[in-house]
Amino acid sequence: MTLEGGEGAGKSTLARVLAQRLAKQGVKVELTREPGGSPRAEAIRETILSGAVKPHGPFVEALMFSAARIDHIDRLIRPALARGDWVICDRFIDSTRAYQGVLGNIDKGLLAELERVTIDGLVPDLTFILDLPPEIGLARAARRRAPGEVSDRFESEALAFHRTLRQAYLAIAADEPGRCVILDAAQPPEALADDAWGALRQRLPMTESA
Ligand code: Z5A
Repeated sequence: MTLEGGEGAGKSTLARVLAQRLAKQGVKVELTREPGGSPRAEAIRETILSGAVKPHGPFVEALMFSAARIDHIDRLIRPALARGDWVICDRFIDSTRAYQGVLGNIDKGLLAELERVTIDGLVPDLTFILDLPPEIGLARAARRRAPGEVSDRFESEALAFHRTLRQAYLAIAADEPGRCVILDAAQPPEALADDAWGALRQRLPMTESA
């Protein structure tokens, strides 16, 4: 299962709550994130979010995110799934499609090929798209920053960028309704978690005891 959306949408908060609720049902959960999730992928994360890759352009950024994803899948995601655990990943393929694909204007076919070799069939069973006006998400992200802390490579993009990002995610959800569920992320955390939990229970079967 993956969680997607713009900055400050509440993905990490929701991921934690869903992991707790699943654990209460006796489901073993691996909670992880991208970029990152494995030591090598976390090292790549640091490089990307520092802004050092930006001058090379969106395609090289897509390659870097994909390199991190390959290691994350090999080291953490596939082993967890092989054990029968559930995996909740904060951002995954749709972030590359939206940020590098749509906003970076990378050819759709080229990006699809890169995705194909990167994930090798590992498409999420369920993806929550946390939708909210970018003004709200950016305000949340800004409130969270410590005084004097600078915004990261993506947070510092202009508002128009974040509006296009929102539309990119809505288009992904419209293209793949079987996988994607749009959630109203402007509502309070508890209400958002209840909506997500309802959709999760409906779409992903658990055992009778769960
Ligand atoms: N990126 C990419 O370009 N290509 C890729 O392939 C991948 C990623 C995988 C990773 O940043 C960046 O990499 C990301 C896309 C790009 N761009 N940016 N920035 P990151 O991991 O550092 O940041 P993020 O993924 O955007 O997460 P975030 O900013 O931490 O937001 P969040 O996880 O969605 O939100 P949160 O941490 O749960 O909540 C943010 C604040 O709002 C916090 O103070 C909460 O207490 C509060 N909050 C949470 N939920 C609510 C609700 N429902 N109401 C009110 N307040 C709330």
